[in-house]
Amino acid sequence: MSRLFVVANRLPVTIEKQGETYTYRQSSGGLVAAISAYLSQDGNTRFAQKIWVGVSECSETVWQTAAGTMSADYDFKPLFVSPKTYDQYYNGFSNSVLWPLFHYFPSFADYQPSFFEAYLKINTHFADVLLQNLNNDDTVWIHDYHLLPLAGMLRKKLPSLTIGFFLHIPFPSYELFRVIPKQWQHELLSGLLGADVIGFHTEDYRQHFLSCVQKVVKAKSENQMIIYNGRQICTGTFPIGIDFDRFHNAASDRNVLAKRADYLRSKQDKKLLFSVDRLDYTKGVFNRLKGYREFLVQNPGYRGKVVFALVIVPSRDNISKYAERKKMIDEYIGNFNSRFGNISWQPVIYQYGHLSFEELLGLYTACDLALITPLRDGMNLVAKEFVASRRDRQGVLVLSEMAGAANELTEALLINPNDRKEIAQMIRMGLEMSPGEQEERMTAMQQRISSYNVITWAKAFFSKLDQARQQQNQTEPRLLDNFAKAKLFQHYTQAENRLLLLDYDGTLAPFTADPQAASPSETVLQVLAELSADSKNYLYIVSGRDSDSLERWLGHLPVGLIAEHGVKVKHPKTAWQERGTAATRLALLNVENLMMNFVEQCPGSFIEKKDFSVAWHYRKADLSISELKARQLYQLLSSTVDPAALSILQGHKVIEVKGANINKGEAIAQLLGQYPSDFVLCIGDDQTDEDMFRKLQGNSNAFTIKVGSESSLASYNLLTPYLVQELLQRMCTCDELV
Ligand code: GDG
Repeated sequence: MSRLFVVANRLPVTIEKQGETYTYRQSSGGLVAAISAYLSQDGNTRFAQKIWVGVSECSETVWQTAAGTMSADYDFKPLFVSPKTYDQYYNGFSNSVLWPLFHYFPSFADYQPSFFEAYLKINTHFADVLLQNLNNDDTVWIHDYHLLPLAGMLRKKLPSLTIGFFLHIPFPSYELFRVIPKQWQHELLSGLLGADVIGFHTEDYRQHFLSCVQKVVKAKSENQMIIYNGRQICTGTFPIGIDFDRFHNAASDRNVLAKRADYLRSKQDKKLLFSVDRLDYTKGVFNRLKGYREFLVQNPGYRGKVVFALVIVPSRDNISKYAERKKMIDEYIGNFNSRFGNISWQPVIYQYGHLSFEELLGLYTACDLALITPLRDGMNLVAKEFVASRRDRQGVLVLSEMAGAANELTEALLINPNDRKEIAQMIRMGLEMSPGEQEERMTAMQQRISSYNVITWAKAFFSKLDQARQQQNQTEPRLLDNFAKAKLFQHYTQAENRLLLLDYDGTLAPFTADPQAASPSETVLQVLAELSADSKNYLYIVSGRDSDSLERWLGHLPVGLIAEHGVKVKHPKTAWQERGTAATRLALLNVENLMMNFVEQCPGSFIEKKDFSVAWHYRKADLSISELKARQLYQLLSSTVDPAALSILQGHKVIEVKGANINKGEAIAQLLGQYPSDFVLCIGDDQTDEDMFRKLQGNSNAFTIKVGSESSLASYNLLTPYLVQELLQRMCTCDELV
C-alpha cells in the first residue's frame, strides 16, 4: 500500500519549553485543523503510512528531545533550514510578493531577486528531502503558495509519482499575475504543472489560473484539463470545509459553556458583535471599523447598547507592512473609543493576542453577530466555524463577498467591504432580525457545511487525483521503463554497427521561446562527442532546423547532420549537399507572402525562413488567438499549394511548408541503405518524427522512442528531453559495464 506525504511550509507542531524539557502541541490554524482532521479520521485506511513534511520551527537538537513526547495519527519529517534563507523565502518571496499580489495588493509587493533565489532554494531543499524518502507509488499532497515550484522539481526526477497540489489563497487574474518578472512567472507555473491535480477553493480562482497558464506557458486547456509537456494535468474546485462536528459539539462542552457564560455576563443586555482574524491588511479591519462607526452615526439610539469584541491575532510581525498596520489599528481604535464612548461604555473592546479554543468558541456562541469583512480571502474558515458552532441556530453572519466562503454561505448578509454604508445597514438588519429568520438562515448554512465538511473536501480531492491518474493511464504511453532500457542496452552492447538517429528540438534541447536560444547544453555536446567517438556508431542529428544553426552548434562534432527535414545533408566530416530545386524556392515565396498576413493578425507569431522551407511559429503568441489563426492558415495553405510541389506540416506550435517528398522518413531511408546496422536507435518528439518511426516499423533491430506522452508510431515513450539525455549518457558507459 502506498504512503501519503502531506507537504506544507511548516510542521503542524509548536515546541514549548517547560523547565528543562521540551514538549510539543498541535499548532492552531485552518490548514492544520483541516488536514489533521482528515489524517486522524477513523477508518482512513487508504494509505499505509501518513507523513507530514515541513520546516521545523526549532533546531535539530531540540527536535530530537521533543520528538519522544509526540503522538499523532501521522509521522513527521522535519526540515532544518538556515534562518536567513528561510526568512527570505517566507517573509520575503512568500509573504512580500505572492501573498500581497495574490490578494490584489500589488503595490505592497517587493520583487527582490534574493527573495526568489531563497524561495527556489527552500523548495529545492524540500524536493531533496522528499526524494530521499519517496517511492514511485507514493502520493504527495502539496499545500499552498510557499511551495508552488515543488511539484515540478519532484516530477523531473520521479515521472510516475502521484502529486496533488492545493492552493489555500486566491489565484489572481492574469492582469495581476503578469506583474511578476517573466522568468519567475514561468518557473512558478511550470512548477505547479508538475502536479497531477491542482485544486482551488473557487471556480473563479481556477479560471484565473487557466488563463495565466494559457498566456504564460502557452499550454492548451480543455474542460478541466491542461496538456503540458505531453502530460495531462487536471484542475478542480474544492472549497475547503471544516471539522463540523468538532465545532458543533464544542458548543455543549463544559469549558466552552463556562466561557460563554462569562461573556454573556460581561456584555449584560448589550448586543455583542465579534470578529477574530490574524493581523493582516487583507482582512479589512479598518473597513469593518468604519462600517461599525457609520452604523453608530446613523443609529445613535444604539450607542451604549452594542459592543464590538475585536480580536486580532499577532502575525508576520517581522514584515514592516504588518507592524505598521498594528500601529494604525491601535490608533484608530483609541480615537474611536474616545470619540464615541464614555466612562461607562466603550464601543470597541480590543484584544491583540491569541484566544484559547474555549475562548474562541465562547465568543462564537455568545455573540449576536459575527462581522467578517476581508478585502480578499481564499476561503475564510472563521465564518464557517461560527456557523457550525451555533447549536442554538441563532446569531447573524455578516460576510464580505470577497471571501471564498461567500459562495457557499449565501444566507449570510453579504456586504462589499468598501461600502461602509452597506456594512452599517447590514449590522442594523442583523441586530434586528427576528429569531425565526435567524434560525432559517443558520439551518440552511449548517446543512450545507455539515454535508460538505473537511473530510468530504479531502475525499473529493483524492477522488479527483484517482480519476486524473486513471485518465492518464488510459492514454498512457508505453514508457521506456527499466526493463525496456535493459533490453536496449543489451542490444546496443552486442551490436557491431549501430545507427543513432536523433531529432534536435524537443529531444536533445528543451523548447525555448526564441528558437535561436535553444543551443545544446555542455552535457549534450559531451554525450554526442562520446557516442560519435565510438567506431561502432554512426550518429545523425535529423532536424527540421536550417543548416546554419546545426553547423554552428554541432558542426565541430564528427556527427552527420540532416537539416530542413532532409533538404540538406552533411555526412560526417564532409560538406553539405542539397536536394532542393529553384522551382521549390519560387513556390515557397508565395507561401511566405500568405504567412506574412498571419504574422500581422497574430502578434507574437513569426516566420522562420530556411533554404527550402518556410515556417510560421506561434509559440510566443497569445494562445486564444493563435490556435484559431493556425487552423485558418492550415486551411488556406491546403487549398492553395500544389501538393506535387510542396507539403504542409503541422508541428509543435508551428506550420511548415517545404518541398514535397522531403521528410525525415525519406532522409533516413537513405541512411538505412548506406549503413546496414544491427542496432538502430531513433528518438524524436514531433509529428515530423513520425515519418522516421514509420520507416522503422517492422525493423527488429530498431528501438524507436517518442519524447512526450502522446501516442505515436514509436515503440516507447520517454517523457522529457532530460530523460533522453540520461539515456544517452548511460549508453556511453554501458559498453564498459559488459
Ligand atoms: C488560509 C487562507 C483559507 C484564528 N485565530 C485564532 C484561531 N484561529 C483559527 C480559526 C481558523 C483559522 O485559525 C483561520 O482560518 P482562516 O480561514 O481565516 O485562514 P488561514 O489559516 O490564515 O489561511 C484562508 C484557509 O487557508 C484554509 O484554506 O480559508 O482564506 O488565507 O480555523 O479558528 N484559533 C484559536 N485562537 C485564535 O485566536 N484557537
